[in-house]
Amino acid sequence: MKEFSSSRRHFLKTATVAAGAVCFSPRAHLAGHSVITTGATESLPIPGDSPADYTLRIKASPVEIAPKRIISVVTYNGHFPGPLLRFKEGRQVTVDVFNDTDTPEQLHWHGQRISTDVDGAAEEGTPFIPPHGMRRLVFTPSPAGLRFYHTHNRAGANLAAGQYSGQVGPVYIEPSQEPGRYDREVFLTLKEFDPFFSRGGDMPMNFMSPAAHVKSLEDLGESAMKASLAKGMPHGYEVGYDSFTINGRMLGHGDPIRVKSGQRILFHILNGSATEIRSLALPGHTFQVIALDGNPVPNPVRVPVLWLGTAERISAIVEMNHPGVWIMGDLADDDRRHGMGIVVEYANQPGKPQWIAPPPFRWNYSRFAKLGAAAPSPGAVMEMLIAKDNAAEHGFNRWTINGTSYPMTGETVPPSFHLSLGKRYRVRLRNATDDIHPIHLHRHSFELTKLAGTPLAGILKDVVMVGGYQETEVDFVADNPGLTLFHCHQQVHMDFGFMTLFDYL
Ligand SMILES: [Cu+2]
Repeated sequence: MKEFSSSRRHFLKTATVAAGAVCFSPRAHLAGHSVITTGATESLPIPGDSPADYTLRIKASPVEIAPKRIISVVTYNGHFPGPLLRFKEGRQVTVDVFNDTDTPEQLHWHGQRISTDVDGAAEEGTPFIPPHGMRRLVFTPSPAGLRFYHTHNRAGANLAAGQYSGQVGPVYIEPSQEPGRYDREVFLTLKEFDPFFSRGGDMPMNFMSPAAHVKSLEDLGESAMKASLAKGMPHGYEVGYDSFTINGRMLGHGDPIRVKSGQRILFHILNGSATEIRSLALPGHTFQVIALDGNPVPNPVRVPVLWLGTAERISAIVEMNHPGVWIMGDLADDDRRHGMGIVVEYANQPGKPQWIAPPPFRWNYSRFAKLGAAAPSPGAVMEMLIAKDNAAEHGFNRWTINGTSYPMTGETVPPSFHLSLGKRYRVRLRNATDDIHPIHLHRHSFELTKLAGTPLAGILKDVVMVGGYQETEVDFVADNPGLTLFHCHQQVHMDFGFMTLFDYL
């Protein structure tokens, strides 16, 4: 079992030297990408047609993540993150997407209940945005809350492609009523850059509760791994990073979040990582979690630390009641020192930004669940056993669901699960690997109904972290006909087989 202490730096190269120059001057670069919401829209009219509500342009751009630290990545509109798109629930929008690259692209509207024509997944049949071409997307946004958009291209062994690039941006779908009173919204997109392959894991593993393993899953996973290592196989490739950013700036090099005592700030936080699980704490403050993956939670309790799997979102209110200049950052010292943080600065407070590690805390989705409630019984149960073939695919781990890998060649495959319209399905995820998998369902939301043996109800999400050697159950109602992709959101897992397709009968 991999432990929280990071082994990433064993694999680090000379770039560490440059990263060591991180300083904590909050005023160093005020011109960084703003963390504050703007209502700005960009649009380009198409001759003979009505102008789009938004225009996105996919193109390679330099992004300055710290002074003189410039990366070249594919972005939306030349910035990282892509522009915040604000939609209104149920009001149709038009988005023009231009592709200025040589690669066919897919733009996925993560967390939205929309059709396969615009969802942005080749496996579902969404047309590609052709190289040096464009697509006009028309759809009706829903449900309300924090969503996002990102490329759905597979990257395989190419660390410049897929979500390793800068193709991530937040979406906020305004509900008719905001859940909770606040003074200001702040959007934060967490994302690493400068990826590299390593042969050992550094994923935090021991932060979730309940922590109990299922013995049969553990036996299965451990014996498979032992057999592979005994044959002389090395551990399969994993991905590490040299640079860490919030809103595209390394800690100390972006605009601080300037606050006043007594304010209530609503943070909309997006883990835009291709592969990583992130944590976030703000010394002396607590987060009142009001929504997970954009969906209001039944029990909006306060917690000292947030954890977000790849593609997860959290909306949380922080009451500014502890004046000072603070680092809001990742609990992993190494990642924070390499940029994963942002300064929160109270008015008229002098001094350098301070980091204080929070007390030990375990993340458990059921804190936010409906107390004493039970989810309705499903009409059918879908069993999924998740397994790993260590280093079996040119040194990459090959991932299987019920023994089958989704092909890596781009060919279309027949759907593995068939849905009846209107039926409630329970997906029983049994993870026979020691990795945490952020599992994502397209075009539908699911309800968490069991976590490591403990039933729960009332939490609607579109990504769930399934712990190593654990079982998790999620229910969804088949209410949006069409091909539907179900996959691990960890790029190096989905690209190497961890995907399956549903269709409607
Ligand atoms: Cu995974």
